[in-house]
Amino acid sequence: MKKVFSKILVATAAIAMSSLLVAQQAEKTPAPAEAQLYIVSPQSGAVVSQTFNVVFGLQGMGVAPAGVQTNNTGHHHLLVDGATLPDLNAPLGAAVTHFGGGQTQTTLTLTPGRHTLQLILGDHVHTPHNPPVISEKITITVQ
Ligand SMILES: [Cu+2]
Repeated sequence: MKKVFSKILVATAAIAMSSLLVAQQAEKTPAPAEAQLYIVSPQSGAVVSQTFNVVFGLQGMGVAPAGVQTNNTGHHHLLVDGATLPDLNAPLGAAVTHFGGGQTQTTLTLTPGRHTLQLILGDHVHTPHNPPVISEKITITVQ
């Protein structure tokens, strides 16, 4: 009898977890499938000085500041030297730089050597969209 109960418990927990996952997915802000996020400059492979500008590019969606909920918009997040992407099903945290003011470029100062840059779009509460809108990861060399 105990075994049956624990099996039922496990099954119930599994159903509860999967419906929770579905609910989280459903709550994510939709993004158009054709949306494209990219780094305009520097180009991948570029050699830059220690302080340089990064220009963000977005097509098929618009930029809105954090906290502003408008269809097909988001704000930029920059991942520097990210070996892996952060959790795309939760609000982005301190692993990325948030451009919650709706900025479309920034100035970075990095140590000499190779670095990677990648953009992730987040919605009004900093959560990546569904599907997530992510740029290619570029590699640059800082002199
Ligand atoms: Cu953000």
